[in-house]
Amino acid sequence: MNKPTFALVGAVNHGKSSIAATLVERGNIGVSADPGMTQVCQKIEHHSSQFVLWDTPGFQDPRTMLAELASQLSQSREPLAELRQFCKKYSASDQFEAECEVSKLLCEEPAVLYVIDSSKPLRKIHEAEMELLMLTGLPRLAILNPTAEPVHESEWRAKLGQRFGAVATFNAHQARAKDRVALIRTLATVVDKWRDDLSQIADEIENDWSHRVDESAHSMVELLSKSIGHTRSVVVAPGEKREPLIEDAKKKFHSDLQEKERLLHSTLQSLFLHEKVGLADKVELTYLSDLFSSETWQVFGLPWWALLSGGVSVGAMVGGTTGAKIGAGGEVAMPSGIPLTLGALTGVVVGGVGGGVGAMYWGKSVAQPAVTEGNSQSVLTALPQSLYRSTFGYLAQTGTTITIGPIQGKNFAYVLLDRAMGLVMHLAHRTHATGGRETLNAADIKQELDVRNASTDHWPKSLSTCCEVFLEKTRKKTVTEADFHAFEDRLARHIKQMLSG
Ligand SMILES: Nc1nc2c(ncn2[C@@H]2O[C@H](COP(=O)(O)OP(=O)(O)OP(=O)(O)O)[C@@H](O)[C@H]2O)c(=O)[nH]1
Ligand SMILES: [Mg+2]
Repeated sequence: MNKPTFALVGAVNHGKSSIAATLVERGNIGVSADPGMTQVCQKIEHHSSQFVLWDTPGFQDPRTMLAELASQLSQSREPLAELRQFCKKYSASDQFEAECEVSKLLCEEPAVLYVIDSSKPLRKIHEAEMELLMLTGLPRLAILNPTAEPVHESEWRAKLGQRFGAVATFNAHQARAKDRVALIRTLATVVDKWRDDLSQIADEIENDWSHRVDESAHSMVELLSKSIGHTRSVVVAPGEKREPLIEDAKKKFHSDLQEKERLLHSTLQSLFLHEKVGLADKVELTYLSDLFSSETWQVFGLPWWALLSGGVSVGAMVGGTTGAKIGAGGEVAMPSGIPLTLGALTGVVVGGVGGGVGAMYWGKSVAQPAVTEGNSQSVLTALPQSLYRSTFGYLAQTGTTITIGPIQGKNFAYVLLDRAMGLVMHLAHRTHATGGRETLNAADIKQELDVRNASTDHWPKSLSTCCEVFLEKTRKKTVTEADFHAFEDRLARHIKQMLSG
């Protein structure tokens, strides 16, 4: 066994499979409240293939096994040879099935991870397990994995101290990346032969985690880049009714944005190796399908600092479109006291903005896309009269282009950021021992943000400033690569800080 290899041993239902799932970040390992879930040894490789874990059924009858083997094991200079003999003797028998299964593996000389649920009392059967493991002479670490209040921890520790190289606490349902790293570093102190490998593995887990957060931040900023200025155009032929076409284009525009967000969320799921987390289902109005639901816009978005900084950006509200504003539906109801330079409002707004805008400005209504027509108008008026007439005539024949988008107002970016941030927090804190599919709805994500103070509302000044600069420049289409990198780096640093606490 050249690669660091560990055997998870321990009493039935003490959390062996749960530890395995969390340590290797794999959700497909049989974890169950039913005792005896694991019947045979199962080899589980870490996703980077740097180390191997063996999940085992543990000993079923360690007291009888110890009674039979204690003297041979303690007197022999090669206890593993005694264990081999034991397996041979009972290989064709019904007796000691689980013991033989585990013993065969121990003969391969893994290091032993002895898993204990310290919320359960220590009994004679456990003492026999510990004694057997000690007599094998294999390097061993005891792991306390309390499934409830660890009320029996001291009695366990009193027995473990004499028989194990170290005792670590590792809660399979709560452990984070830093706990996985700490466990591997403790193992490095216990298993001499793999000390260097294990230190390296711990470093690599840390680097991998850092990389995941960097990639998450990158993907979040990329989503903003692609979504904030997004538009969709439709050509209305002469004489054709425009309203149904606009409605259809709006639907497509919304689903474009939802699709972009969905892609980000599945990227995040893959980064954190949580593909099993089920997101949204149209029927249930859950997380993914409700980007444009009023609930989403009530619970996410527009942090106080974005409201304070510079009030509303009119250019941003109309997405920098050109042309002349028309129609009652396009009236932009600004809250009193907010200076509004109409000169900046140069879009031909033909509908869809309506009364939601004022509330949108305050951040709690679903923002609507700008709907503009003939964005070449201002260019047309600048043409010489003769050319203007012929071009206009051509347009009248061929129809006109109506553009849906971009989404107006500052809030949209923060709704996207809050939802992504909530998902990152959820995924980063979810261990792989937590089985089953899971459907997240907006309330779950909101709770995740609140519990961890992770919403954009709680961003530090340096991050919020960086974000505002990026968003404003993105809206004005003056954003540079340096702005992008500055924001993603600052965001990644913030997420790392949030996750290290
Ligand atoms: N709350 C909590 N429950 C846990 C934890 N670890 C395990 N459990 C629960 O304890 C039960 C047994 O966990 P398993 O990991 O299947 O235990 P096992 O030792 O592999 O069990 P067998 O294969 O049957 O021997 C499951 O219901 C787990 O969800 C933990 O850290 N916290
Ligand atoms: Mg199991």
